[in-house]
Amino acid sequence: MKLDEELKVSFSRRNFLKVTAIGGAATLLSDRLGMVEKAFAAHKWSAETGFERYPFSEKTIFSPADAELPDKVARSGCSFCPSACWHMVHVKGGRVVNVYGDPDNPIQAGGAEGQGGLCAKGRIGIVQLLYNKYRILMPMKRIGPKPSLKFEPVSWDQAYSEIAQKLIEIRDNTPEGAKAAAAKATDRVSRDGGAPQFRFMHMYGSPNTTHEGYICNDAGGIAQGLILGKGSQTNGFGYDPITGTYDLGDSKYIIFWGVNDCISHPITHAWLRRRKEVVGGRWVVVDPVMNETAFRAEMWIPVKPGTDMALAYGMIHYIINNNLIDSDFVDKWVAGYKELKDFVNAKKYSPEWAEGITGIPAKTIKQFAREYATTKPAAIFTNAGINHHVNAVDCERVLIFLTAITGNLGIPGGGHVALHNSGVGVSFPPIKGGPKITEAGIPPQPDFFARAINEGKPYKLRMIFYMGNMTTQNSNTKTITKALMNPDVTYVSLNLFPQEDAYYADYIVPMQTFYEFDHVHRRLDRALMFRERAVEPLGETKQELQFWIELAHAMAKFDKKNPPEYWTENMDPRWWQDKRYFWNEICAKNGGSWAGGMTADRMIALAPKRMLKAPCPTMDHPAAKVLRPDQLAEDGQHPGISVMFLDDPAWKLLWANEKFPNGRRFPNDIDKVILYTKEFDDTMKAIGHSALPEFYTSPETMDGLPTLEYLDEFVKSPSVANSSGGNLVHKVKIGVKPKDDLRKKYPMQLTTGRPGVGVFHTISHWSWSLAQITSHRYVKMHPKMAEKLRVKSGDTVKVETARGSITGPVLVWDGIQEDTIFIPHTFGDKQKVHEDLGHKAYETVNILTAHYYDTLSGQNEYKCQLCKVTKV
Ligand SMILES: Nc1nc2c(c(=O)[nH]1)N[C@H]1C(S)=C(S)[C@@H](COP(=O)(O)OP(=O)(O)OC[C@H]3O[C@@H](n4cnc5c(=O)[nH]c(N)nc54)[C@H](O)[C@@H]3O)O[C@H]1N2
Ligand SMILES: Nc1nc2c(c(=O)[nH]1)N[C@H]1C(S)=C(S)[C@@H](COP(=O)(O)OP(=O)(O)OC[C@H]3O[C@@H](n4cnc5c(=O)[nH]c(N)nc54)[C@H](O)[C@@H]3O)O[C@H]1N2
Ligand code: SF4
Ligand SMILES: [Mo]
Repeated sequence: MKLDEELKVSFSRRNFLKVTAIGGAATLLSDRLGMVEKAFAAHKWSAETGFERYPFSEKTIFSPADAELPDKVARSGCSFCPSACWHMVHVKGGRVVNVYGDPDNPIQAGGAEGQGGLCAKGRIGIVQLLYNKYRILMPMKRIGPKPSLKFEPVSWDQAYSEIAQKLIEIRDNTPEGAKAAAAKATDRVSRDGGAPQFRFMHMYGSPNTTHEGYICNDAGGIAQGLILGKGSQTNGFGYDPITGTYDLGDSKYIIFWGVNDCISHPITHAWLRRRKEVVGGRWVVVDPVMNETAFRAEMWIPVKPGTDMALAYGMIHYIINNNLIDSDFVDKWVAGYKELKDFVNAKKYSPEWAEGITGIPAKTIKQFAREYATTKPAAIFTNAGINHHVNAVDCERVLIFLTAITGNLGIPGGGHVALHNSGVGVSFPPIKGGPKITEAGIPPQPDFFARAINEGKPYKLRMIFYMGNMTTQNSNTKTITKALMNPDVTYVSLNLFPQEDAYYADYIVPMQTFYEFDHVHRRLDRALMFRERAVEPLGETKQELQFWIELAHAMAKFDKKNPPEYWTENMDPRWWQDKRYFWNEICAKNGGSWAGGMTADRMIALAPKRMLKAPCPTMDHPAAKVLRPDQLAEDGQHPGISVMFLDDPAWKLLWANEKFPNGRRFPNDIDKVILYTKEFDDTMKAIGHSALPEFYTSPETMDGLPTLEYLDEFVKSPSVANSSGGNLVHKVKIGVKPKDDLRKKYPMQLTTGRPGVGVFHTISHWSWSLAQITSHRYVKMHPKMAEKLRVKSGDTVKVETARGSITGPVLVWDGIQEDTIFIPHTFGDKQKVHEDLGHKAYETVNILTAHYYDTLSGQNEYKCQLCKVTKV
């Protein structure tokens, strides 16, 4: 059925008239709100069909005349990837007519004359998502069976009242109580978009509030938290006055370890590339696929999926046994070096051993290890290629071991550059009179929403608030849709488009794009920036902070167990109404030394040249007072920290306390990098891990490598707590043989990831220009595999796993491990723009993936599964 026949999306009358005037095919059906039932013009894509077919776009957005004479230029920015570019948004007649990168932003230099750099997603994608015929502009309530798009538009008042009453009913009248309601935030929203969800859920009494990080890349920061005391991308971009360097821009050696930085963070990557030319750096890419980043690297190391920990151990073995360690750093700052040395030698984790597991010749591993250990400063960038595995945190820890034994930690240009989800958010005042949550939540990963419902373990969930696309982005799609079909479950989707999970939603509440409200966003390196609203919100869309505050006020009307002030006073509407007030008064006052100096006024005054990086203490903080005048930001204050774990009072004093008045370099009990201590080992052993992790990987490898087994016992996680009650995870047994040997039936390896620079998860598939840049979900394979299967590029193959099967066109590509195929995620079978363009809307690759997870972080195994490929 066509979407416009199926979906009763409401538009304002004004917009409806525009549609009818242009398309002529829309039909007016009055409903009880007097809204338009069918708002979409019958739409066919053709060469003649221009922007005018889209209801809000009267003109092409790149008309030069428009660009010359805008009414205003708003300083907003992009919240797709965490390069977090500044946008100069040209607005005329209340509508966006053009978008440029900010030429003053040093990271964004390199655009056309007078323009800052932007990628296609920022240059054209966002405008097409803002003004889009498929955008949902009113709250929608389900009126037909699931799965379908049978909805009717309702008022916000009705939506809030019904959702609040449902929450109260679940809390008061079901055996599970409040914990049966769960919520997941996305990283796509502003910094103030995810935190209010946590506050609301904690006020309500549920520990089951979670966020993007557990399916994204939290493992790097969690690993740092465990052994360094604090977690975030350790080093930054741009000039750093404290060290007088360009930090990562002065790196002599960068390893892109499981990250396709060129497409996933194009603008910060372009800056790194410009700096590489200046400093003459050397780059290495460790990846089963010769990705776009590898094109500019000196070396590509085609590791087999899931074997990076073995590669890192092979390097450590070589570095230790060839005296390439930085003994000054190790003696002073490392706990457990001797134990690590004994461990790798006892286990015989030599380059030769690693060759057998990774497929990389021992000779290459030795050369790589020597180069890394002897070229300073050297940085390790890591991301999804490491974190989307069952050994995510353990593998990240082994990468940190590498940085520590070579003294590449806490120096400009070095570090463990764990991209993503850098822990800088908003800081609210404490909740007054709130329920203290004592019960533990389910495992933090949103896949467990489905598992808890399907398996009833550890207990059943009854309501889900979801930002994101639950049915395409999580693993094992069938289990997710099964859970969402459960009649006891109410699914509330906070969303912009009628995407795949909307077919299972009970309510869709329409959200704003980042051009429609004032907000703060972060760059990868903990740099925050304040952006102003470019245009008035379309339709009745709302921002997330507003949604949670208004829902709290609806709770006040119905909740008999708490006084109304509990909800209204703990959730102040002024926070979303006045973001300057919010960031000047609320966040700064509650942000402590981590972000206390990041007020809206400062961010605006210094933008775009100086972006404040957390940790950024308040003016009267001791850490702020130790800087020399030439180390301060232009406004005379502390500029924040670019190099974490720096041997410098500006960093150390952030962690001063009574016991350590001069602060500490590593903010943990012993002020050291913890490779091993007995105490830490005991903590890890309690849940089946250990301080020095032995090698293990996914249950599904072609070589039947050692893996983990999930025991039928829940334990409290030592590394994740989404509420004061903590989170449960499965206890595991590590180093076991895979239980089911699937290799005979599924003899090939499958890995997944991003398709290209023009795609941003599922949302960009609603932009018609971006959908044309990446129109097909290719199955990338090596020529030898193609020959064996007798296929060529363009032929259709079927890919099967123990979970299900999908079909798609082949792309033959010799830059890939011979037995491995790569299939991109982000596609979904309800992506209507692809159909408009005459393409196929492809099913998600997650039909194929199993839900194996890392119990230290919740991270999902998206990148190492067994499959079978056949020609169709
Ligand atoms: N254009 C674009 N940019 C994005 C996004 C997007 O959707 N589109 N998403 C954003 C988000 S949320 C994230 S998390 C980041 C992710 O950014 P990346 O980390 O770059 O993401 P991926 O493409 O998933 O994976 C990175 C690389 O890991 C490789 N890989 C797969 N398996 C393994 C393995 O076992 N070992 C190693 N060493 N490598 C492996 C893949 O081949 C791929 O080249 O990108 C962000 N930026
Ligand atoms: N097989 C495989 N699967 C993967 C990955 C992989 O590499 N391989 N990568 C994983 C990674 S790293 C990530 S981060 C996840 C991402 O997966 P999700 O968390 O589901 O992705 P999002 O981009 O947050 O959300 C997608 C939808 O959220 C809605 N959305 C976009 N912007 C906003 C907003 O501002 N507010 C609200 N409320 N909604 C918005 C849009 O409608 C969009 O379609 O996917 C994961 N899935
Ligand atoms: S590089 Fe990232 S932040 Fe910059 S415009 Fe592109 S998607 Fe947006
Ligand atoms: Mo992500």
